[in-house]
Amino acid sequence: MRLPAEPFRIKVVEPLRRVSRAERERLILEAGLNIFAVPADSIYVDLLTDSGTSAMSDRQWAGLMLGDESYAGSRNFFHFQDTIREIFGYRHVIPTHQGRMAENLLFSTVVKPGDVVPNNIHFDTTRANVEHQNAEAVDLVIDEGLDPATLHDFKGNLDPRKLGALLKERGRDKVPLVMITVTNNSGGGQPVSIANVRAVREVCDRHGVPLFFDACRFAENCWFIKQREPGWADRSIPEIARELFSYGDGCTMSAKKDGLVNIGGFLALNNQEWAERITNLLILVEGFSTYGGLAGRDLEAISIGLREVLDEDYLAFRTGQVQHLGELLEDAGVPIVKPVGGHAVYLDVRRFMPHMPQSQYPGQALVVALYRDYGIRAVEVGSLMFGHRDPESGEMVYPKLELVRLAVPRRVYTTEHMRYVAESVIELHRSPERIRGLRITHEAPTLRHYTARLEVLDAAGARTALQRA
Ligand code: P71
Repeated sequence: MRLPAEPFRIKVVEPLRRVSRAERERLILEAGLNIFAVPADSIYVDLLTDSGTSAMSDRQWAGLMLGDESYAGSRNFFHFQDTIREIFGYRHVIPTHQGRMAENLLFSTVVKPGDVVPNNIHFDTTRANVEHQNAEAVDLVIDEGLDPATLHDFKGNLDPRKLGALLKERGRDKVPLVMITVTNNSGGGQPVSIANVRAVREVCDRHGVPLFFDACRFAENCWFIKQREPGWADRSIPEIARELFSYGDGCTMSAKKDGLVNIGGFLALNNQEWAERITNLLILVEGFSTYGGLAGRDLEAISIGLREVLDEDYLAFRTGQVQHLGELLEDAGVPIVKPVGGHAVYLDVRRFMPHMPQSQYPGQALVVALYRDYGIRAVEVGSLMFGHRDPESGEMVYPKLELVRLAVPRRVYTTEHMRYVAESVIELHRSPERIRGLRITHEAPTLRHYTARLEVLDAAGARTALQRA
């Protein structure tokens, strides 16, 4: 089936500059083969992230003009609070400048050293914020969620049996909260079902542990529930969202995804004591409780975006466009994570480049080639992002999944852009052996993928210049 055409028309355009391959080659070398360090205007199609890259609607831009920049009690905060209470159903609403600050405030308030925080799969900032408290971040996604080729409607589900076993083993005192990420970004943007959330809630109740959502892509998750979960086809997206969040005690959200804005986030929760402690910390590090590091106008754009994202024509197009990119690739034999997720197509690098071990950062090598040869920016979600040294044995530990993510910004690129991306990836897939392995020359102690520098290995593992690759 063809995807539905864009449910919007274009009122403002941003010209894209075409850059030569030679210039990109120079820029990526200067960037230490790190795609985060190349200038964005040297990129033709930027699929680094769907975060903060959305095109806002005319109504959101109009909302910016209605910004009330009062230090305290801005009217935009009350719109923001009302919208979030209505959609998510949690009482206390705490604005933050983006998602990781919501995580940081929550974890630094309730997580102690030696604690364990389970999640289906922690995203990088979530894991880093748990570990920053000297606690352990544990991923408990169902087994199917770790196999790129297995088809499952709700591959993001958290395994209630694994959770029960962990809670029994560690005890509730060591587990301050359980988290579920909707959709499960690190596992391929896969949704979580209502039935699964209910089952997880039952386990949490048995042990008296609160349940929180990482709600970044909640609307896309609710759309998949409507499409796939028996009993939900005739319910509206807001009804599904209310049901989903009713099983939780709160959520963190980066509004840069399903808030359809370029900056913003929040924490929403029912526990008054936690909310008070978090608000005190918010005032110390972020801003007063009615703006939390944002301008009044940003709060207004988020309130409008959170309502627009619930529109079914929008969600059908949005998920349809990502699905379409996935189908173009799959029809040409490119290995991808299946089913296609809500916000991105993930290339399965192990099958794309079976000749290269994880120790040579094959995902990052593919990212470099996509930029250099086609002007496309993707992001590695694999051994560079998640590889680390085991603190006891000193051995390198690599993640189970080695992926390259093509994240599609919301309402930004046309279906022709998707065709260009698909044709480029398909061409690269025809001769993967021309891609060489990499080694790290510089890395930071946490979240190393953002700032690492790398160089190309030759077949013998010796250093060589990228031009020879
Ligand atoms: C994404 C991001 C942001 C990112 C990551 C890596 C490269 C470029 C951009 C951020 C998330 C997320 C989930 C599930 C919390 C955050 C943090 N994702 N949870 O996927 O996906 O939100 O960026 O607003 O702090 O590209 P924040």
